[in-house]
Amino acid sequence: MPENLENLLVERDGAVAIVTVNRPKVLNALDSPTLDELRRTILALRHDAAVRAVVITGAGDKSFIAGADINELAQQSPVTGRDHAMRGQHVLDLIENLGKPVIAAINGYALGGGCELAMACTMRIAADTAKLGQPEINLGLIPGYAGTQRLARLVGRGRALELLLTGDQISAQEAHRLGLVNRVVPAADLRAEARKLAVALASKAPVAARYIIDAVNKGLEMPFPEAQVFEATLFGLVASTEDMREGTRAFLEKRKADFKGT
Ligand code: CO8
Repeated sequence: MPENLENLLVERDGAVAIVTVNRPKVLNALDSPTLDELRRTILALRHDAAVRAVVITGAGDKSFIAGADINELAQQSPVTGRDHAMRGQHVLDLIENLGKPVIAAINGYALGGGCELAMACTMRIAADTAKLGQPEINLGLIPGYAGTQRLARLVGRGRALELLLTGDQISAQEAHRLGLVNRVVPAADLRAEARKLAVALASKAPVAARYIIDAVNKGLEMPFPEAQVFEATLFGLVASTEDMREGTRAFLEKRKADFKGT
């Protein structure tokens, strides 16, 4: 794991890594150093084959991530604002395409850049006390970590425009109804539920998981016929893995498969 992390906690629990954004005094707002720590951590997790699933959460019980740090935004110029947005987009792209499942455990406010980060994760589990939204418009801003794009893709254009233009915070239950989060659980159970899901996902065939994430993420940005060819090519590629042999053999031998990621 990267050294000298000041604003992130990174724990290992078997094949699961748990990354906690740890700036509770500012509700875990993302400033530039924190964003850079996330970048370094995600890259390290990508290259660590022993890590098969990741959970991202926020410190404390009040907030997941309350957005980009507004102290920095208040100072930005056109040039630094553009650079900042592109750096954030890059980090979220790394999360989205980590090649292993990343679960956002949304333990409170997921606003602005926090909601954008959650949307870049593979799945989202929210505490029943969580609040989500894109309040940038209330600051005279717009999302800059690709929130306009991911939100519209996740919940549809009309609902995305409503959330973006009102800047309203919505409840976890409403976010679930819209398809913005996958599951809502009692706040006290969030950590355990996120871990349980991460452990379950970590037991699956790693190469197949990577290709599924790739097929969905990249395929959605391609014309349908090309996306089908892409899927078929990945389907052919998994045939070369030891895990495919193990998975099919285990089924026929009526036992649980033991996937190695090869
Ligand atoms: N940035 C910096 N500080 C913050 C942030 C933030 N995003 N959110 C909260 N804080 C600080 C508060 O200033 C306060 O500090 P202090 O104790 O020194 O006064 C502390 O955290 C606690 O917050 P509150 O007292 O406000 O707590 P409340 O319970 O009263 O309210 C809220 C909680 C509703 C979450 C409220 O804090 C809030 O509205 N926060 C701002 C939410 C927001 O607007 N987020 C979007 C930011 S913009 C963004 O994310 C754009 C992303 C893309 C950028 C692209 C690059 C340019």
